[in-house]
Amino acid sequence: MEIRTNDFGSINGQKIYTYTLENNNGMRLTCTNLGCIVTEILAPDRNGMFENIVLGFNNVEDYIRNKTYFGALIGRVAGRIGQGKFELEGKVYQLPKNEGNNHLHGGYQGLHERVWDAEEIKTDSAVGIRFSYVSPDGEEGYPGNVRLQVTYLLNNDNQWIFTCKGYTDQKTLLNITNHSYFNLSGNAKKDILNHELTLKSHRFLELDKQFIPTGKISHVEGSVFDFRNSRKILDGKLSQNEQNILVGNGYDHPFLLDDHFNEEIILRDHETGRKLIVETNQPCVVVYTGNQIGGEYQTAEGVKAKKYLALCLETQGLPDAIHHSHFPPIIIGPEDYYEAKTIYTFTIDD
Ligand code: G6D
Repeated sequence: MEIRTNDFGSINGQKIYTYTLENNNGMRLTCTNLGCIVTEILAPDRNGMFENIVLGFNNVEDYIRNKTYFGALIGRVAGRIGQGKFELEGKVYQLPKNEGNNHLHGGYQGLHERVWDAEEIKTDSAVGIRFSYVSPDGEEGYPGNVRLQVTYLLNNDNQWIFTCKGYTDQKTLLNITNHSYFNLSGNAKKDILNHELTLKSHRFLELDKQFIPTGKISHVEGSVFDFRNSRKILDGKLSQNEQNILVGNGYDHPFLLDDHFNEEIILRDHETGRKLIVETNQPCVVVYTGNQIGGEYQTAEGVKAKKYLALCLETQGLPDAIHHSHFPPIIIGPEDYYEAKTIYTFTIDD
């Protein structure tokens, strides 16, 4: 088990580093103090070949230039907040509208663009990094001084354990996720349309034309949103369901999870044998199949950006929850203890 630290440039005079965690099986996870971004995860296929299974860049400028959120820690509030506005304790807050008429992923300079403090963690069974940051009252329009601690651990069970703890000195909103784009083919050599997803979820949220939840909770039965017995991502591309067409012929939807820490999310690539199990304490997972990926950039492996190059499994609170009283709340106060935890297990399908 080891941790290797390397220079990754600087931003506004602040030094940026990468931290490569390696376990006893040769699996590696690399992350950086810029936005707690996960830049690379090397995982074996059924023949023991290690390849990168997330989208990333190999320089800090690309992360700032390309608003893709590759691997990034997202907050203070993941997802969209309609009109970037909300009311809390009788006061109306206006957040920056960084996507049309709405607020997305914490704003123009959300947590993904902040430089975090980092310290190494070494235990008998894992190595990791503990990132910390204090988001001051009013940052990106949000109330409250919020102290955040994000931990990435890599253990010898080939698990990445992601934990975020949050503390506030006044009522505010908090809904954190990690925005890694997974592609189990390795080095993004193929798109993810033949990946198979299994979800323990019988409900998903309908979206409006601005990709904001309408508030309607739909049953998956009889639709391409039913992943309970596994389904190829390709079904979303080919679907004539108006919800799949709306988001660019794929998925970009929150699924309400029926179970927790019980293999509730499984992604498979049969060609390589790679299997990713995602387990979380969060109420939902946003399945985003990379429908908007494109543009003049390449990944760290030199692969040109294209639609469906990877998919995100963003475990989080429900998007726009502050405007839907029947959604689990994302309000926290000084007396609350916020902890989001997700375990990603990288294994081989038997
Ligand atoms: C698109 O709608 C999607 C979001 O869900 C995603 O997070 C973003 O691209 C990167 O806006």
